[in-house]
Amino acid sequence: MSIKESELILNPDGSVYHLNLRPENIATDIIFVGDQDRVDKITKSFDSIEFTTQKREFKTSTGSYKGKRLSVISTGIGPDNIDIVLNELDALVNIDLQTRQIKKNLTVLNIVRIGTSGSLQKDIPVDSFLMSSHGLDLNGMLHSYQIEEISNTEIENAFVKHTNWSAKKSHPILISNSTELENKLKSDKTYSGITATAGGFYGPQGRVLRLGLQDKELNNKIDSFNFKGNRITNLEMETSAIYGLSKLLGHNAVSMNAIIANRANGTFSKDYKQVVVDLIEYTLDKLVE
Ligand code: R1P
Repeated sequence: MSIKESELILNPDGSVYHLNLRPENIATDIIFVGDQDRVDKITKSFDSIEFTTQKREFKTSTGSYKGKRLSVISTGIGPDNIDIVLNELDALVNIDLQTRQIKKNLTVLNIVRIGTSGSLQKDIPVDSFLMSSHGLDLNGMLHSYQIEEISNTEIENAFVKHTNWSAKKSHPILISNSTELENKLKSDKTYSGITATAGGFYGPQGRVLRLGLQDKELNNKIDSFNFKGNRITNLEMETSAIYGLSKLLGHNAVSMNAIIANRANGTFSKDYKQVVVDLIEYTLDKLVE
């Protein structure tokens, strides 16, 4: 059965609707960043760049780093954007865009997020690197899909109980990273832990400016959650969506976080741009080791 034009929208040049990409434009190893300006910060150390395009916040450059073909894509902020990016990237490799049929032989993408994040634990300081062992989805985007096979109900239910999670909010989902990519990218320089992914920056991450919170103790409860030695280490806005959709679609994913704030002791990095540069360098070199 072919996928209808309204469901998989293509531009007149045959590229996918939001990302503006055709199948030949992307590598199977892909780095996600949030900020479109960060794409050039990564590709400036490439040997060569073969392709660049941008539509809205989605900027892509494909090239070679120490002989390895890599694409770097900016996703913008939030899980809703990740829904667009993952589905369109998967369509580029696993749907024949001419016949609009799902291919018989599926391609696996390796996806590495290089992002910024706030630590929730006093002992994970600003300017450190943290690899997300899991994404804890607090935003609900993944509930549009059949998530039963990827969720971990025992720990999710323990989290709901520990935080007295409101039944009016979407049920949290815990999704693991790719062990293969974790082994490639971890070292004694990386902290590891569960990354909670919120669907907003202020209220959803417990920040108060003018609006009161549904649960003002939530960050403290997240902070003190411990399930068989697993704790929630940091908060950001994309990891669980990347882990969830990658798992459902059969891709590998890992999220690397530059810790620029520590919410537990209220500190912010003196030079957050430098830790991002350091994490880019670290990740690129690990990818080609
Ligand atoms: C919020 O300022 C943004 O920064 C973090 C959050 O996940 C959110 O996207 O990550 P990036 O620096 O990767 O965008």
